[in-house]
Amino acid sequence: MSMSNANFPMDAEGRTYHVGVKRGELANRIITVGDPARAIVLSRTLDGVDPSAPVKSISANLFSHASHRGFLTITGRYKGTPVSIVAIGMGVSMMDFFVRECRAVVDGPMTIIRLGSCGSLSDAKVGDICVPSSSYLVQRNYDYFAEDSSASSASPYILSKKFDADPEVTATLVKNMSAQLGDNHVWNGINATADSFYSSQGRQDENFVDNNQELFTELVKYEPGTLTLEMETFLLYHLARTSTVAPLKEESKVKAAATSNKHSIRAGACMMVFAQRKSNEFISKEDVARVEPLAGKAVFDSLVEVSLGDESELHATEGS
Ligand code: R1P
Ligand code: URA
Repeated sequence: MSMSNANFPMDAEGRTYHVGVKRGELANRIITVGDPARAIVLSRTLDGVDPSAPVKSISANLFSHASHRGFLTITGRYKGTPVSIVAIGMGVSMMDFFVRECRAVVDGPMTIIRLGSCGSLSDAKVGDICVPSSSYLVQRNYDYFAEDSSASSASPYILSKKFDADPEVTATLVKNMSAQLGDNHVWNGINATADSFYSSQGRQDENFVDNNQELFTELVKYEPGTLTLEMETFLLYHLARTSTVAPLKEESKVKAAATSNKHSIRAGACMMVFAQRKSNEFISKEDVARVEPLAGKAVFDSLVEVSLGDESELHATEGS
């Protein structure tokens, strides 16, 4: 694979370096998940897929591309509208690859909704769905653990400011999730995205010094509406907030447009509770198989229900 442009590598066909997609392969409406197996389950809801086909395979009616870096893209239609499903793996770096590389090869406004799994710090039970209106980042303060930590030893974990989801996407997700799962299984609140499944999610590990025994208390004190912990949503909301409606001109690159209210990406997220952190319960395989397709349907319904935004403000990348 030969790439050009070290600033934003693309191959000769115009495929991005990590996600491996090119113009025309992705829809403006995208559902993103962590697990490729979840992407395949969700693809069974798309138009023209034979429900009797093998559960673990992608229908030949759909476009699909598996990249050499573990991203899986599936594109088809839902109720006639083009949609894509992209499985990205785990963590904020993977979300960064995904959002930036997809943005680079899609023209016009985009809506991106994450359907993930999470741990619940609240009363949300395993199998329930949480739809966060906003998300903050929980980062391990590496300096705190350094040999010479005198300068920056304030706290072992650093909590960022919150970034918001698109309010209409959130309200639509709550409504459609409630229709699929019942009001009492759907929660709306605040998410915390952690940079580890372990230390910065307050898991106790006797093999490492983590100083995280008080972390849950700190999170709830910092943001009393904190419901969930997972590993990607913050970056999706953050990048949507910093997305521009047109490529930045050279002179405005220094002073970023993050304060503008116009963005080319509308973002939302919802997550299935896999781990109940207060009771220490973990979801069963059967519950995952029951909830995933219902939640997926609610996300597809939301993706096609919410307008993409002003399509006259096309986001055409250089050279397109
Ligand atoms: C950890 O097990 C993973 O599960 C959650 C976390 O965000 C992390 O990626 O989401 P996914 O199920 O979408 O991967
Ligand atoms: N995903 C996470 O990141 N944390 C959990 O506890 C469960 C799923």
